[in-house]
Amino acid sequence: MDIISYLSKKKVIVDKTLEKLVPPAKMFPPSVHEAMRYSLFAGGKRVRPILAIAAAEALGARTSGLLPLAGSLELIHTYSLIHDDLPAMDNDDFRRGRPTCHKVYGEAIAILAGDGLLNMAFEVLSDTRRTKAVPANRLITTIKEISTASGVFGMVGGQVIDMESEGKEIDFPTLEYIHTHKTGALIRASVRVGAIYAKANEKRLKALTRYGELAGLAFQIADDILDITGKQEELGKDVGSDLKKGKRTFPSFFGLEGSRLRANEVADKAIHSLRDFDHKADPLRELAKYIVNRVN
Ligand code: GRG
Repeated sequence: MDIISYLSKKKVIVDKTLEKLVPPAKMFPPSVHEAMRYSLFAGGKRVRPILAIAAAEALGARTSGLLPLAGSLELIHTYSLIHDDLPAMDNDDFRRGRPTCHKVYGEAIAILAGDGLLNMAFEVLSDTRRTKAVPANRLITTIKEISTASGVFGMVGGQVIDMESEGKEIDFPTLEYIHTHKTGALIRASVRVGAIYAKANEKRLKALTRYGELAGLAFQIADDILDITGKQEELGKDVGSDLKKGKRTFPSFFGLEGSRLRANEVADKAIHSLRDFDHKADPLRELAKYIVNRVN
């Protein structure tokens, strides 16, 4: 299968969904809605919603009812990028190929735009008109899944240790904690959201969860490598920022070649975790390869 054409078709569907989920730019108060849209529609790859869709497809489910849930993952991801770019955090000027949200709208509005996106995700998830395809018990499980992955037991926790580790000599388990929480938790949750939506049995959920964990790790190792080898015009953000900020990364432990080797090994393991699935899981298999070979 052609993963690039699969990704571009799904991206169109996700973008249409997101367009309906967020308020128009002119709605009062316009500054915050404009800033939310500025970052949301800056050309992200939509990896998390697409992972949710591909996981549900792997189980043979139709995915139209999943779209608002998948969209909520992207709202949370975009909020995290806006806040991560703030001067108090990573202090970055470029994201998704354009000036960061706070560079355009100022820090206060960027913080509020992030807050707006985060809360909108849960507004969408709990809006029974939008999520009528999902029975209440599975919706609650989904909300628990996403909130846990985004909060202190997931992304926020990982971000805290990442910030506190800057310029420090950390050991490998600490780097693993940062990676599995800061980036991995939401990617794992994305796959699980699709699986829960598609009523995965325990065995299938376990296999897909393992896939999500490994895909998340492969994604972050690739990100560490791209921060050294990537091109700014392809990445859409500054390169070399990990080194500049004194952050330990996979290449700082294992070198570039060692990290590439590990990323490929982890992707292979992710694919192996799907051994009991049929051809409907091919997009997930190809996504694991894409994640390590991507250029942005
Ligand atoms: C502020 C609570 C809080 C958390 C921020 C996700 C995150 C935590 C920070 C982002 C920093 C970063 C560059 C992490 C590396 C992996 C990552 C999440 C990259 C960006 O995700 P992509 O590649 O981006 O999916 P697009 O733009 O395609 O959506």
